[in-house]
Amino acid sequence: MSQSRKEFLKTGIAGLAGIGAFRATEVAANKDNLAGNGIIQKNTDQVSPTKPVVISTWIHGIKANEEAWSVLGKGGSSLDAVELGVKTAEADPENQSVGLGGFPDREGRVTLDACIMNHEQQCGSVAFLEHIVHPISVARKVMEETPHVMLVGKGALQFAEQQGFKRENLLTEASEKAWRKWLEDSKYAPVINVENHDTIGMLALDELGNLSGACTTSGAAYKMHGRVGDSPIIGAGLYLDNEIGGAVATGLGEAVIRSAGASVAVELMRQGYTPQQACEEVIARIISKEKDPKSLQVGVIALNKQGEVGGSAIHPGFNYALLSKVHENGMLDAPHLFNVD
Ligand code: SD4
Repeated sequence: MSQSRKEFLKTGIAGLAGIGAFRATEVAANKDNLAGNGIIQKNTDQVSPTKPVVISTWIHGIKANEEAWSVLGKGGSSLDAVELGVKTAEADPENQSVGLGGFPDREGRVTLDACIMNHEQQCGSVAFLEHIVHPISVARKVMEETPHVMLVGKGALQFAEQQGFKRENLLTEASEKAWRKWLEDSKYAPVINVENHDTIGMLALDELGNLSGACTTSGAAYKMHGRVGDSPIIGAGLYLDNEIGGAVATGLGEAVIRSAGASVAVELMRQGYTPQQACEEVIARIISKEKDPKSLQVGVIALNKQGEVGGSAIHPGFNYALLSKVHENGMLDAPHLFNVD
């Protein structure tokens, strides 16, 4: 085991011990809310002074939150808000990790992954989709217009075109240039916190107390052709349960999938963890399971039914944008759990 990993296990887990004790009390207290069948009873009449609230990953979350607020602030639905919000990043050619202008795969093709989920546990997803600027809207159509959850590749493109989406060239000059440079030595190694880690994931709680989430990305830069990450996988890149809360992930998708990141965060919140504690626990698990956590970054954010938020990452540098009735749109730094020294 590497020195730094040992270090984490020593100080990281010990550092979480206080939280662990708190969790145990919370979980015990929560048992009072359990119905006879072990299912936590619905608490639908909970009124939160912070509603509505929206959070989204990375700095582009600021603009995305603003857009989402144009819906939430007028009493609109969290589903409309998250779709509209993440579309800002998809349409931005400067953002080289999402939609138009995304870094291509190693064959020079921009392939997109996205998913969306609403308060009724409905969800839709597209993966390995080419030529469409707004995969999140195609994912919503999959959710609303088909009996399926997920469409991929050519089938997803065919469906998108049938739904009226236009085929476009998503490879910008800048991304093509970067790819050609990469081809010179063609090494694929996940790097910590470089610009190719800025998928947008968004969670919103609307005036009615309903949660929705969205996640959209061009995936890991220079990935193998056909590779799909965590972002379109319900339970990995995004998960929510309207009775509990939601979570989204960013970073190296393979690590998120291996630990079922977003669904684990939601299940921890169900057991009484705060969103912050849930995110930290997911990150701690990924660190303890991955062979080389030093070389990869994962960030997770969460929002619960009460409007509380949290975020955590393996390494420094991960942040997310929060906007609510009581919080101006601004960035929050997520604590990291890995000790590099
Ligand atoms: C993926 N999770 O495809 C995505 C990449 C990412 O910020 O989050 N980039 O693995």
